[in-house]
Amino acid sequence: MSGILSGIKLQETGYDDYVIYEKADRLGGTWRENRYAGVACDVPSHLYSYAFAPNPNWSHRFSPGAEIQAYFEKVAHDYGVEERIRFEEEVTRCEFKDGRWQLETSKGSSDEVDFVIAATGVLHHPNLPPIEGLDKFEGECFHTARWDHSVPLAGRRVGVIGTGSTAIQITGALADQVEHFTLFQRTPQWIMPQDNPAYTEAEREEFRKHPERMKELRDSIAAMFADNFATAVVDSSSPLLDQIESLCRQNLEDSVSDPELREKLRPNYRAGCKRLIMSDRFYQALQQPNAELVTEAIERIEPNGVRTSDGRLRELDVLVIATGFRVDRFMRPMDVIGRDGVQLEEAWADRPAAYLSVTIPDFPNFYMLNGPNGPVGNFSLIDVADLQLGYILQLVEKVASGACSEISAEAVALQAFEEERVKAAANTVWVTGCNSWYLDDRGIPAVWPWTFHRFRERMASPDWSAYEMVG
Ligand code: N01
Repeated sequence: MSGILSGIKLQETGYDDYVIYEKADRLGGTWRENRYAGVACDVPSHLYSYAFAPNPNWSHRFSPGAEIQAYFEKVAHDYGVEERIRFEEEVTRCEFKDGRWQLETSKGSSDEVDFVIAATGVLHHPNLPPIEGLDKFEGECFHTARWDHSVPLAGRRVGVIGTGSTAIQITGALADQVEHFTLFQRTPQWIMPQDNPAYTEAEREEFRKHPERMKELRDSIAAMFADNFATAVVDSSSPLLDQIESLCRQNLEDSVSDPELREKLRPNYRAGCKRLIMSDRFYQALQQPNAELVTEAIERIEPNGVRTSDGRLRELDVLVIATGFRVDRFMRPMDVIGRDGVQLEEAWADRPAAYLSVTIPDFPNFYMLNGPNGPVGNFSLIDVADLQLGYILQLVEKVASGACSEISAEAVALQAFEEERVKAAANTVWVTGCNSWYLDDRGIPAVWPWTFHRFRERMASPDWSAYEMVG
């Protein structure tokens, strides 16, 4: 998503000499890799689209993953970006030498470039749980982002470990398609009811004829997100969080009839603390006669199933690992070496950090989209990347105009930003008593702890005093 966006915007701004490296044989990022049953985006489709490429043909308010993948393929094709992608060519090393970046790729080529934009994603590297015996399972076993579509599921016993957004979607889509479905839950989730109507052909025709209607719709959804949810999550005393919680509680009461199951599904932390989940099918799916929710802790995986702390073994044919992602990896395992031989691994020895989520001291002319500590989880990542790119292009322009030849954040600017960020993070809903991928190794949210409005303001133009400009 952000790589395609970069190509389009670079082209538009007149920087036509660019290359996009893609490790896979197909574009699409998240939507190429996540093809599990039920995959969809919980940001409304008219917001989860590039502002400059509205799509009148979205099938639903929240469209399925395959449609989103097709959208990115079409945009990349229509804007002439596809032909600029070097597929199956992973950048393995990136070193800043004599004022330029030397790139090495998996195909053995060495390229030299002035700027690097790392558009490598966040929720990307599968997190495999350290559960004893996982490698001993004799049935089929895969992580949700590595779904093996050759494995038949109908008529088989399928188990899913995890209850994040991914597992909830899978449960909704798969439970009634298999012989027996078992969901292993470590922590219950708050579930918001989701209304996901299909757009009628008349509505789509209206969007085609009047693209301004799509813009109005997009703007209104964006304003609603920014003013409501994205503002509430950074203020743990927000009354909106109470309203969300009561909607979720009502959803649980209304949807789950068995009191025992209801209690197993009831979270004991504040709604919004973990990534809020929306679903109109999860509770219904779990109440199918062939579905089972297991809340006892997993003790180990055995060759034919999962053994829990009560001593019971659930025999399974297929085990799906829905345990999320290692969100501190970013562009790694790429070897990144900045000015004077400084290694990214050293710069990030404690944990990833970047000034305004975009630039790292001593890594001049190297910028990130959806890098560390950005507003991931509060808004559409497309608009986040779009704003970041607009900011990055102003840094690039500084060099292109001859004002300097190298530009990156000052170390003191990053330090001050981090101090301010950590302080603000204490007010967010993410620290109100739950565990989630938002938290770093210290338990401090690794995401933008301010409003989206503030993010937009900070991205509008760089504060040049925060920058080290050389040459
Ligand atoms: O991953 P997660 P995800 N034993 O990290 C459990 C986006 N997304 O792939 O809560 C047992 O959220 C863990 O349990 P606990 C969205 O931003 C969006 O589901 O830590 N269980 C948790 O239940 C989302 O937040 C969409 O106790 C273990 C689960 O695994 C992000 O991607 C759809 C365990 C991990 O949940 C990641 O979602 C899908 C263990 N050892 C994804 N280790 C939409 O747009 C972990 N768990 C709708």
